[in-house]
Amino acid sequence: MLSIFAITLVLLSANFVANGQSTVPPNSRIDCDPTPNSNQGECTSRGCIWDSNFDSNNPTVPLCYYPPNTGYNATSTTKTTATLKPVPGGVGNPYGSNYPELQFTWKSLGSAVKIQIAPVDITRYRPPVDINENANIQSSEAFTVEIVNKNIFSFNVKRKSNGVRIWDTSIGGLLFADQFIQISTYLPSKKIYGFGEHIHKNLQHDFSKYTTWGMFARDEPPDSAGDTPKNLYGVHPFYLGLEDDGKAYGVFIFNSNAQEVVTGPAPHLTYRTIGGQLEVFFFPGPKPEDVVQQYQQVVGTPFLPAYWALGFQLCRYGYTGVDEVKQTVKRLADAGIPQDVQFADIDYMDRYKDFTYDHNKWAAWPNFTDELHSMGKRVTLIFDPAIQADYDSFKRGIDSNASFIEWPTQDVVMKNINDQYPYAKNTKVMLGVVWPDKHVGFPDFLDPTNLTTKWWINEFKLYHQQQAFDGIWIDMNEPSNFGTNEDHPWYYDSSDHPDDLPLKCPTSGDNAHYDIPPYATASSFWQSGNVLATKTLCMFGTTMRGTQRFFDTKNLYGLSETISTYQAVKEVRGKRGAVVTRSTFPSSGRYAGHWLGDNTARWEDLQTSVIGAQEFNIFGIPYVGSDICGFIGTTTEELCLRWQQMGAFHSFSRNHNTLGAPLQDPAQWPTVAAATRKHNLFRYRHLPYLFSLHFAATLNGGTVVRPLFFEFTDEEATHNLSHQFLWGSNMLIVPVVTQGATTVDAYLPTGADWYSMSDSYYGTKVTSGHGNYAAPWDALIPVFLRAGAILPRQSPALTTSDARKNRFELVVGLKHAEDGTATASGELYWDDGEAWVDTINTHNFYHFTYDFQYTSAIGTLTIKQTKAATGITLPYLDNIEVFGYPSLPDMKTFNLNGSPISAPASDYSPFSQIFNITGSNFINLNTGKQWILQWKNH
Ligand code: MIG
Repeated sequence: MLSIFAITLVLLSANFVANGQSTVPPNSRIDCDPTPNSNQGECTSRGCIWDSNFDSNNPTVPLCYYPPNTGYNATSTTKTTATLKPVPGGVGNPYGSNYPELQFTWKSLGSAVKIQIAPVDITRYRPPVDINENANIQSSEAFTVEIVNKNIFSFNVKRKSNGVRIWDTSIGGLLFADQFIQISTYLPSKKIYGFGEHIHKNLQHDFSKYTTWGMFARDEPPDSAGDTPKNLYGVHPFYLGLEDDGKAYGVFIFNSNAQEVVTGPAPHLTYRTIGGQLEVFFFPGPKPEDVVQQYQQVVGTPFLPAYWALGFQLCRYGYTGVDEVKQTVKRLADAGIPQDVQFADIDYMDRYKDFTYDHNKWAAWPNFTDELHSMGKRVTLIFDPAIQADYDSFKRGIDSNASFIEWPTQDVVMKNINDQYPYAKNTKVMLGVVWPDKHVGFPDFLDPTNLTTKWWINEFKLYHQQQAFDGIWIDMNEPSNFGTNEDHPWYYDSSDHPDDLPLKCPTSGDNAHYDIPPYATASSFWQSGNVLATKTLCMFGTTMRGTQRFFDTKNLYGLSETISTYQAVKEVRGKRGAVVTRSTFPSSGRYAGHWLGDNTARWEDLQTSVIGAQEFNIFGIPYVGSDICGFIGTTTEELCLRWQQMGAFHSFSRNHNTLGAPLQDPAQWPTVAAATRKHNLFRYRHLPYLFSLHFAATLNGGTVVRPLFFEFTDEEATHNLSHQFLWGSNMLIVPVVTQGATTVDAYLPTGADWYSMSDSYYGTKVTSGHGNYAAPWDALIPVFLRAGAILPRQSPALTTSDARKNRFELVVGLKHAEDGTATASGELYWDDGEAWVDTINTHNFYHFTYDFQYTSAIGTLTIKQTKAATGITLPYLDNIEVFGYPSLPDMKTFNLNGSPISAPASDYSPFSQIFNITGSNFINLNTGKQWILQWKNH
């Protein structure tokens, strides 16, 4: 009772003065002691305000918070700059000394803006990431920045058209010390999406409480059953917001240090980082898809996967050898399940060393790879970044002056480790422990001399001569290191790993300020005893030939390995493949895709996968998917079936399983096999559409798997719709993600009409709005085609190599106008499926547009070739399926470009209004530029 009273009192009097200080209402505080267990003594010694009224209904409200006058003052300003000095008499920085002078600048990037805050005359670390920081972003809407200097300096990032403040930093709290930088802002609404990599139980953030999200790349399996904001494998300081009127914007904070963001109820957010500077991009949208495209103008548009990489893929950790892989591939083929890619996990290696294979159980691996190739299938192999310190690959690295993450000076090298290895002795290479039996070095892919990348590529080249591969899977690149700072690491108890001495980082003394910084962010203390180096290398290490600290660049390890590996694919294969990486950072999507990590075979994990894939599309990494059926733990028939159904709609569609778990390939249960066959065949049939979406994303930026609110922003019901998604604009997918379901609730946006593509009501219009749909195990999950769309498709086959030879088809969902006419349109991008893409604009590809017009008298399909490729033979377009066709067509009147043509196998049902036009060698897309197919209606 007392505490409720007290809180109410505070709420009513924001400027209530306690002990001579103005207080701040519970909903808009900036935490002054964000470590666990803050206490009054510590709080007041910092000059902050202690609230002794703990409110058990709002337990996340910071009790120790900064007074409102915390921050800097502007001593001089121009329209675009301000020189800042700490507020006289204000609270200092609890984790270091605030720089005495900061410079604030902002500039326009076309319609977008960028702000920067950094100390005057001091060069701060800036991520060595290739971004287009001067992008000229053009939009119908623009942002501007307004410098405000009343009690404390603040700025507003404003939408010019209506004055909405995207950021308003008048909430205060700007601090800037060497290892503690903090900025806070009010937000225009609570509708915020993104920041990563985390598990989110809903697409939209929850602003009813305070939540701190760590951002620091860590080898940490997602926990979807719990509710934890812990940081996972990658780092994405990017979010998308919706304003009250539905306009969308994006914010990208370009910083690679350990960092965190607090979402709070004002609504506001507090961003903290422990290095670098503040460099923030603001994208004006106004549509969500515009935001992603604008963001990608800065970080780069996504790479184009090889066509086969859109096929179904199978993996497991713990295959006992080639025989088991052979049996598995055969089992899938016998069950009629399309499969393009077979993976091998670290089992294939000789004692887990990269660029080797086990000459016993995997002796037949090179031959079987050839066999898979002759079946039209592909092979993707795992590679870990760390290289054992005593074999050829490492030696070639040292000999060619490749660089590794190092100790800063000789005298701090752990000699008791390095001296064990002749190649590493007398080097500063920081040796750690991962899967291999002996210690490992971590290549420094940020090496500016390029010698490291050259060596890495060469290792792939040499290896490819022994053992071919098509795709590359890069794991453990946070980077993960076992047992850092531990006396008894887990592998001491493993029969599969010798007791190598673990890495120890300086945790006290002069060298400890990187590993034990004054404030380690939430990334380290979600589990007690953790430090930044837990499960990774020492922050104290150096990179970039001694010019940078691992403390600063750590979050770029995965990205830099991805870039070197992407180049290896080009050099070694000369063809497009697909790299999938565990650790990502802004711009990773330019080079690779991502799988969502070590999920568990639970319904919660299936649910969060649906959200995760949408988020990674927002992050510019559309080639993404989860471990289908669940990685850790024992899956069940039902869960695996539902996951296979859903996973058939993720760009990276791979079933993967952990060591020791029971087999879970889709042929394990007849029901799962049947469901997978059905969903994979549907996927393969619609791959030309999925491929076109990826192609368009590479060309123009944008998403592939798309949240519904992207397309139907003015429908509130879409704003937090987490478990449905779209393919592009035109296909809506409603997976089943709960146990025991035989139907599924869905929201079909009312801004469009929808045709069912599932077994029930196939091809017919369904009612928009909230509905409940049949979802038996043996039917296609509810999938809907948007009226007005034409999707390119192709008869499926058991591999994409075969499918690509089959007839082209179109599915047309007519959109009816009031005057009785109807229309639809669509497009196809097509290339040879695997030519390397250097520049997408000059790439060898076809582009076609489709336009359908219906009047009561005549039907017309116009196909235009708007770009021609050379040397690619296109299958004939032999089938056009039209949904919602209102009249009986006269099948004897077909003509193509004015000449009669027959389509004898066509049919029309007045009941379903499905019009199926089928010919053989019907429309030859290889000759000509425009095809007009016309017919009369009765
Ligand atoms: O420490 O290579 O996320 O997909 O199967 C585990 C074995 C190492 C983690 C990956 C997982 C992979 C596993 N790897």
